[in-house]
Amino acid sequence: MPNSTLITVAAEPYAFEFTPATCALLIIDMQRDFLEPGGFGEMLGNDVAKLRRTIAPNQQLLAAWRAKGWKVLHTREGHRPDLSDLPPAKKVRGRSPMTIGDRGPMGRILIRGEAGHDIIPELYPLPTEPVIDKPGKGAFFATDLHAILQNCGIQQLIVTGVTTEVCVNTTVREANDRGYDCLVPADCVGSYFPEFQDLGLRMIRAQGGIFGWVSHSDNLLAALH
Ligand code: C5J
Repeated sequence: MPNSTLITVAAEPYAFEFTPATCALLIIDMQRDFLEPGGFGEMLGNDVAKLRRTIAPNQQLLAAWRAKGWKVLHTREGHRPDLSDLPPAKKVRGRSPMTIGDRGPMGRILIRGEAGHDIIPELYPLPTEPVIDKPGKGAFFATDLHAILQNCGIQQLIVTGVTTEVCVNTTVREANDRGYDCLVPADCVGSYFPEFQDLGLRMIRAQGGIFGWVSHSDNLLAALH
């Protein structure tokens, strides 16, 4: 399939069209800190098992994208070991006995270079796939993501990862304001809260796709093959 082929994916509110040359797969924060016990997600009182259903569909999509040789990027939420990029408000938010930078079973929570901060082995990036380290919820804030996408000629994004209503939604909104079209496969994004999963996706596709499109990885894979 030439990279200029126009691919049509069944989606809501209407079909999503992209050409591989200008579309990247952006996988948000599939980190041990969010998906495994003992990390940031659990520290906030969440049941991390709720996110793990996203792993298999992300693996399938990632394998298909890699097999085609198309652009893949990953993000990780986290902070510098000296905490100099951690806003004091984020440090104290939640009033949890453990906070960002404290030592947990997977190392210091949400700190770059620690085991918990890294991407889960099931979706580990290849050396050729840029990893965007972000201090905030959105992948564009205080990162070089926009520059990288511009340099590669990317105009459309398939956005997957966790969590639906926090970092996925924030990133889709940031991308929307920068002129990117975003498609979110519902089974490839996850929330600790079922109602936020549903609402987070509805907010994206409502009002004629005010922030983007929502589909399922089956539709995307069918269109690829
Ligand atoms: C959160 C994220 N939920 N990656 N981060 O704090 O969504």
